[in-house]
Amino acid sequence: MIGADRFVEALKAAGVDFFTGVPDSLLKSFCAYVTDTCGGSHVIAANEGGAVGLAAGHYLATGNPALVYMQNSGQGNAVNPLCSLADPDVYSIPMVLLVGWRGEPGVKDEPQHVKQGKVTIPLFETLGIPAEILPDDDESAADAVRRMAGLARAESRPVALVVRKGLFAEYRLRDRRPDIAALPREQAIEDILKSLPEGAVVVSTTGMISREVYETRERLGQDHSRDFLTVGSMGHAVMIALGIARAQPNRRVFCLDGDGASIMQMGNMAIAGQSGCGNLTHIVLNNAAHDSVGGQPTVGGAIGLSAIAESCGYNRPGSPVFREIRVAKGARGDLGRPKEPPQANKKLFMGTLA
Ligand SMILES: Cc1ncc(C[n+]2csc(CCOP(=O)(O)OP(=O)(O)O)c2C)c(N)n1
Repeated sequence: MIGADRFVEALKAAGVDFFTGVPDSLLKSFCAYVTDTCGGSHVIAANEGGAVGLAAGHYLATGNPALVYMQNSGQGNAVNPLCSLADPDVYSIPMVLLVGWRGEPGVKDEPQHVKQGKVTIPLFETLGIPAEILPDDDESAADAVRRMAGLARAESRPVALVVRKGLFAEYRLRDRRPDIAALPREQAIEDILKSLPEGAVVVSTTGMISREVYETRERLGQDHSRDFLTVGSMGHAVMIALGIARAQPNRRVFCLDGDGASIMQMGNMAIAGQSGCGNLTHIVLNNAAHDSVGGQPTVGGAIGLSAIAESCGYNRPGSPVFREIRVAKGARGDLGRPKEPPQANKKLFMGTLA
């Protein structure tokens, strides 16, 4: 294991002193440490592509590479600005990527991480981004940082450090911002599921919201046939819901979204808002945090999600309905996960829609 403090020290010694990214469960201790200690030198981005852009701007203004952290799920969001902005064939901008390796082959993980885990290293090879697995002792990790940051600078290109599960020694986030509401998220989900109209279906977002939808159905003695539990694809649940709502205009479709997810792909709200699908209801359970991966703050408490949605066209006659429900951070310690694999969920759900 390595210490987040020593790792950040090594980065700073290598001249990498600006940090941006999207939180990840494998990087939880690192994210918590930079959130607590790096203040003005740290920005939690809406999505991983945005973080690459921010790192590019930081380089243009300072001549120094930034660190961009992400879960490997975020590689896809980052590929476009990595290829068309930072790549040596384009502007040639150095930066150090720190990537949590969910779904590493041979390590048991959730279904949504299996494919991404297999392609993490090959994807960097395809992109021509030198990648190294971060060693698991402080000294060797500091060496790797020196070497890879040096390579980023010398060749003026992105490089990647890949982080295996359990690498960082536990560091707990001290910056626990007060909850923006007292209502537990699972209670809000129960209230919603209990009040759904006949025939309505639910599309829920990645992370604990889908796990709580699943558990709530169990607790209420209901089956799972009306819920599409989007385990990956963060930020796109509302588009899945819109696809269903367009194709089945007589069916009520409810999207249960998170603030982190809806902010990650906020453009989807503009399209949904303008869709004219009055049978779609988009509910954001806003806890102002990336609760599922460690509770790091989002800007969800500071922005007016309802005002944004309404200016996109929601809540007008014949338009989708938007509701923000403010909830507390945190979940039950014994929260389970769906027992059926994604394809069984799909089959059951399509049976309901058929
Ligand atoms: C593209 C991508 N980046 C990062 C992640 C890791 N991740 C999983 S859940 C989550 C936080 C979700 O936050 P929010 O939508 O606010 O829901 P909450 O967990 O707070 O209920 C993150 C960052 C991911 N799954 N996909």
